[in-house]
Amino acid sequence: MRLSLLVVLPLAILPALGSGCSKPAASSDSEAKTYSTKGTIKTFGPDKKYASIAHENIPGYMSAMTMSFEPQTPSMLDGLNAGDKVEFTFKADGSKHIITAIKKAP
Ligand SMILES: [Cu+2]
Repeated sequence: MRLSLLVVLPLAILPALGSGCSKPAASSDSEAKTYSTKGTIKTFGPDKKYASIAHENIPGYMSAMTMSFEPQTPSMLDGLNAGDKVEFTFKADGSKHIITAIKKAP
């Protein structure tokens, strides 16, 4: 009994030691890229926390699609309605897309 415990214990400790690797640092704002594009507002999230916008092809980033964008400040979406055509600039930071400027397209 005593002997088997001595054998098992070191094996149980080894995996714990291996998990001590450090996490990569969180991505900083300097890595965020900014793009400008046009699109059509499809829907808004609750309290206009985000807007679902069908955007045009964005050269070097992504092809045309409908996706969610978060306004940098909620009031940026005031006066905009579903169906509006818009021109906007957004910051792509990892999986987040933050609208930094938006206006109705002429
Ligand atoms: Cu997209």
